[in-house]
Amino acid sequence: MFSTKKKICFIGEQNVGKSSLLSLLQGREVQKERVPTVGLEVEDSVLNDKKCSIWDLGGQKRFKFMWQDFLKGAGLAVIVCDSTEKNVNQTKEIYNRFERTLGTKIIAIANKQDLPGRLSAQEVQKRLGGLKTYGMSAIRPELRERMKEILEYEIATF
Ligand SMILES: Nc1nc2c(ncn2[C@@H]2O[C@H](COP(=O)(O)OP(=O)(O)O)[C@@H](O)[C@H]2O)c(=O)[nH]1
Ligand SMILES: [Mg+2]
Repeated sequence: MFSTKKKICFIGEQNVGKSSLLSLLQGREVQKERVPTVGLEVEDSVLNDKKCSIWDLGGQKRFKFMWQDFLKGAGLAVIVCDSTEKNVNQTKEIYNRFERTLGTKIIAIANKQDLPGRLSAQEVQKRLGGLKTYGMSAIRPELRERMKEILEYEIATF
């Protein structure tokens, strides 16, 4: 039977924890000192008992021009922010830019909820104009199941 692998893209500024969330999902240990993602990393994962590919693009400025191409064919774009005031504003700009990318469902993850003074997921959602936002902390291995559930729930409908 013909089937296409679902594509999920993680986007967001550098250092917000995109690669760490991918590691969490894949059951790898999340390192405190991470090497920034250079270019693109694509990994297979199994969600809802089906293979899908997860794309993690380096957030450095020099890669941003690639985002548009990178999102082509994606069923789900996950915009990650670190839940600080400054970063949420930057994230809003990213969201505005990709909002109308045809056929791509977008959700947000308010990462680093373990750090003091972070904006709550609810507050981040409000600031992102109501974009569905989930709170997360990539450094907490016990949240792996939750991360998986979020993606499984969100891809179930595309
Ligand atoms: N405290 C805390 N640190 C995190 C969290 N997620 C990622 N980090 C740290 O933030 C830094 C950047 O993470 P990374 O995954 O490389 O970000 P990326 O550039 O978006 O891929 C690393 O030092 C991580 O250990 C989190 O939920 N809480
Ligand atoms: Mg990275």
